[in-house]
Parts: sequence; C-alpha cells; structure tokens
Amino acid sequence: MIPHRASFPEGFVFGAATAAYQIEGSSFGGAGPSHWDTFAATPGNVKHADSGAIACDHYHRWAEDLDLVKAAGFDAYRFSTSWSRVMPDGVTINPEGLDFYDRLVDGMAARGLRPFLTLYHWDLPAALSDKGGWRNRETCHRFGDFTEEVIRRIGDRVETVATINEPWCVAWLSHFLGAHAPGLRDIRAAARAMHHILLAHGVAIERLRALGQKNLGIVLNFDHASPASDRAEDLRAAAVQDAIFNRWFAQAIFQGSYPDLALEGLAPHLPPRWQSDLPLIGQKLDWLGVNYYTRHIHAAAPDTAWPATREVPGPLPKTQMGWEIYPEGLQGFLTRLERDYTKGLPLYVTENGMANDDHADIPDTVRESFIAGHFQAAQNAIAAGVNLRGFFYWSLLDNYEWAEGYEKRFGLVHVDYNTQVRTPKASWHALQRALARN
Ligand code: IFM
Repeated sequence: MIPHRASFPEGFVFGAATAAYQIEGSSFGGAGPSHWDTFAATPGNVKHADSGAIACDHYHRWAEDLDLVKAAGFDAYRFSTSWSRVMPDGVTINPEGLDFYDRLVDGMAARGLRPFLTLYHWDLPAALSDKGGWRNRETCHRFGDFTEEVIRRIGDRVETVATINEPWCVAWLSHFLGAHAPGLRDIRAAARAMHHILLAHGVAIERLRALGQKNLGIVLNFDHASPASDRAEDLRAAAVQDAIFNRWFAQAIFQGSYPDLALEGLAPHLPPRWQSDLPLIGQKLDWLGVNYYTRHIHAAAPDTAWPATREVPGPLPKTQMGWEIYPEGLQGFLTRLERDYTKGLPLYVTENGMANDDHADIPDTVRESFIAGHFQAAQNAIAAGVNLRGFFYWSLLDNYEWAEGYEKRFGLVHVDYNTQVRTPKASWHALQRALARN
C-alpha cells in the first residue's frame, strides 16, 4: 500500500511530472523543429519512427490534464518549456509559444497547483543544432537568452525553476552512447557537451538571479552503479561509471571540480580553459532535483576503449524498460547527496516512476507497489536526516518515451493515442487515496 501523505512531514509536496516534447505536440502553435524532430525522422533512431509531432496533444488538452493532476490530490505540477516552441529558430520569439505557457501557469493557479518549471527538457531548436548544438559554447549564451524570455513572462507565477533536466542524458546518452538526439558517438563531442551543459546552467543561474528570480535549481539524474563482482577491475568499472553518471555534475556544481576518474578519459577533449568556467557552474543553488529510476551493474571490458566497462544483466524484477526495480538506490543517493554535496539544501525527488505494459483495463498493481517502495525509501532518507521536501511521480500521462517511442507507458493516466482519450489507471486511484487530506 502507498504510504499516506500524513506519514510524511507537514508541508511535504506531492506532484506529477511531464515534459514539453513528450506531451505537447511539436507540430502545434508555431513551434520550430527541434533536434528531436530531425532525430526521429532518421530511420532506426526511434521505435516505429514515432515523433513528438502530436504526442498527447497537451497543447490543446492542457486544461483536462491539469484537472487530472488536481483530482488525483497532487499539490504541484512539474512541467517544462520547449525552447523550439518559444524560439522556433533558437533566437526569435514566437508569441504563441509564450502565450501557451502563460495560459498553462494561470491554469495551475486557478486549480491551486504549484508550478515547478524546468526550462530545458531536451528540445533544442534544430537551427542551433545546425551550429553544433551542445558542442558549441555559443549555445550556452543562447540558452541564457531563452531562459530570460521565459522567466520575464511567467517567472512571477512559478514556485521553483530548474535550468536543465538530466544533463547526463543531454551530454553522455546523446553524444557518447548515441541513443538520444543528436545521436552522436564521439568522445570529443561528449566531453564538450558534458561541460557546456553545465556552463549553460551557470549562465542561466547568473542571468535569472540578476532578474530577481527566486528558488533556482537544477535536476540531475542518478543511477546506482553496482560492481559485477568484488574483483578490483569490476570495482573500478563501477567507480568510473559512478564518476561519469553520478559525480560529474554534482561535484562540479557543489564542489567546483570534476572527478579524476572521469577526467582520465575526458580531459583531453574538454574545451580550452574549461577550469575558468567552474566558478560560474558552481554558483549557489536554492534546491536540487533528484531523478532516480534504477541501478546498473558494471564489469570491466579490458579490450575496449575508455571507459572500458560493460553492463551486466541484473537479477531483480524489471520494468517494461528492462530496468531493475531497486528502491534502495533512491535512499542511497538521497543520503549520499546530503552527506557529500548538498548538506542541508532542500532536495526534491523530481522524477521517479516505471513503465509498464498496461492498458486502460489492466490494473497496474505493479506500479502501485513500485510507488510504495520508493515512497518508503524517501521516508527512510528523511528519517536519516535528509532535507527532502517533495516527491514527483513520472509521469502524469503515458507519453513519448524518446527513442522508445510510444510503446513504453510511464503514466498514471492511460492515453489512447488514436482518440487521445485519457483514462486514470489503478495507480492514479491508489495515489488519490494516499494523498487525500482527511
Ligand atoms: O521519460 C524520461 C524523462 O524525459 C526524463 N527522465 C527519465 C524518463 C523515463 O525514461
């Protein structure tokens, strides 16, 4: 059973999360092409060649979707602004785009929902991708321009602002592993993106503070790195992956440096004078968002190039994504972040959830017990002294799961993509019971 809100500290925030490209429909409202549109249009990149052109048609159905957030009993809604909707060519404003987000935050206020804004959740305008995207330092400054425009328009009505969602995905998954747009597999591109995405964060924080915006943070994702065995090579493989995935971003932001184990491979490819950007990257934040889904098991792969590791399948029950269900990892990251990095700074679990092959008529009891396990892990972390202030389920709706297309269903609400009919799943009802104020 999902722990009731009364078993969390007074004022703990419960929310549901989504992201622009995954639900809005990028073909509506004068949005320009993003690198996800072009990535999806390239054979073999996305299952069934699905794109976000229509997605959940949230651009037109946002009021119904906010009603679903409210009716479930959530306090807050985490959403993102699409850069290519606000600036179709990456620089010129599309008034319709800003009008849309204006309506959306007003819609949240009308329902008593607290808006948690993420400025960038991956929809880079294709015109900026043409100029090198996150490999190009200039993109960081164009990002600063974009964030200022959004905040000037809706900053007065949002509770928190995150600059970037999951820089590891923006940089490593997309430029080293090639699984997300722009689909590169190149260590130099990856190193530059790993640095520039953090620089973009720093540029935005500096500019938004100058505008007087409060409650600024970033959302990082964490993936527990387990060694495949106790052999020194496997311990090192897990430590290297931990450095790339979990420590690179947190260490830069909270300690002003990059981990040596990651620099071993990346330093030769970083942009010149990268060290001089670290103070901007490490500006003080007001909160940190933690996205957590799973763990991976790593073994040494001695015959391959750096980082010379490979993943080994794990024994735990898996979600539709093939990800092991491992709530202990969430507790571990929350306590580790508090101890080593954030030291009392407010933390939010900004994403946690699972994909399941569910349809409107199948009770998603697996998701209910997934949520229960992760709520329990959050409570254990709070009991251990972590300053955790809220928990957002990913995701409100079934939606566009990037390279997996529409096949993987993360939603509390089922979406029929032929009719766009929304049907709350059993887990939505279970959360509604857990969040009810008696
Ligand atoms: O759907 C994604 C989301 O866009 C970012 N975090 C992980 C989710 C599940 O893969």
